[in-house]
Amino acid sequence: MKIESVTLREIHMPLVHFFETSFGRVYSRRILLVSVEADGVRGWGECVAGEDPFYSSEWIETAWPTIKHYLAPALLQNEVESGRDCAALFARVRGHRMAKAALENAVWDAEATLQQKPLWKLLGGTRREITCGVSIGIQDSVEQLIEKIAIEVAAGYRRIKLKVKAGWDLDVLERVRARWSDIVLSVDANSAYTLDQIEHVRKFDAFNLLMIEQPLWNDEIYLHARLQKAIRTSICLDESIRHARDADFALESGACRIINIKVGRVGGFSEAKKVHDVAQRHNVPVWCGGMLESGVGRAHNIALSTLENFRLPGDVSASKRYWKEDIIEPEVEVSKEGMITVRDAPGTGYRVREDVVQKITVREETLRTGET
Ligand code: OSB
Ligand code: MG
Repeated sequence: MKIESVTLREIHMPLVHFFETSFGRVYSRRILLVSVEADGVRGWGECVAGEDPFYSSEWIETAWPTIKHYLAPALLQNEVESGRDCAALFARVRGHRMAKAALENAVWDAEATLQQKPLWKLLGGTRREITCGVSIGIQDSVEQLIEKIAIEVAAGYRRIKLKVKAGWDLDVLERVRARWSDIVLSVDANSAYTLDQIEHVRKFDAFNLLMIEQPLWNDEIYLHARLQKAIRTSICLDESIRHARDADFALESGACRIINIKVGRVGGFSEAKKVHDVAQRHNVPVWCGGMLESGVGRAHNIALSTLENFRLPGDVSASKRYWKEDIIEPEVEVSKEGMITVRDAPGTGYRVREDVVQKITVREETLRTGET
């Protein structure tokens, strides 16, 4: 496959409702989309780096120049057989996994379309439908949160995840469990706690949670093992797992019993598959995390979630929870049973609405072979 050009676009998409985590609130997304042209087809990828360097050190303003000056030139100056070959081409660049993933995934996308094969099959998936959960941010009041949960439970979602932080945790859970004693519930702290709060974190055990996600530092694994020994609730690592070696270390050391895989966080589909395989070998379930993606990233998350060991509901939910109008056609819909049916058309099975993308593009740059 010869990649002839790489196009970067920044699009602006206002969220239907703000999203707040322990590190801050976002009302509108600035999303970096990447497309590649190869042998007459166009493949798309989404960079999940945020508007700010808060979830990770990467953000949109580091991803753009990293792709422009390093990753795209490496791709344009070489031939690749497959999306599988990208990681080796990008290996010289340290970190910048979200930037790498955007480009690698665009190549997988193009490859699937060229082969007239569904992306999920190309990735090795087996599931024909995937189970969905929702992630509900910190709200202005507990009443507002209860209202939101009621809507999602009625919509059929199979797992409700609540964002927590000191001051928005145990009392909130108390109220939620009083109303719904038996829904599948989990929490995500995005590193809101420290190890000297073990006694506090242990109190989460009272709420029959499926998991507590990333309670401690984003760059720490071993101390999660210490915490996991001290609490009953299963820890799920998100931020701490950068690649398959991290996953192996986390599972060897007992730092978690569940892993959240975000394809952007680990650097692309190839590494995401490796993390999946490591967890499977340890008989530990994984689920697909979300980063408030547009339809492009959402479609890729669906494809990834068809791999066998994605055994828990992911943060992959319907387009309309995020956007008034998504940039793919059809939009992602979730059934009353909380499932997404996997599409069988070549590529992702979703068409990128390029006219809509064009309208919301605020900057665009194309890099071509011979010009880099
Ligand atoms: O930690 O899972 C997270 C969104 C932005 C940054 C980090 C996280 C999240 C989510 C949103 O939880 C999940 C979604 O896309 O709905
Ligand atoms: Mg998380």
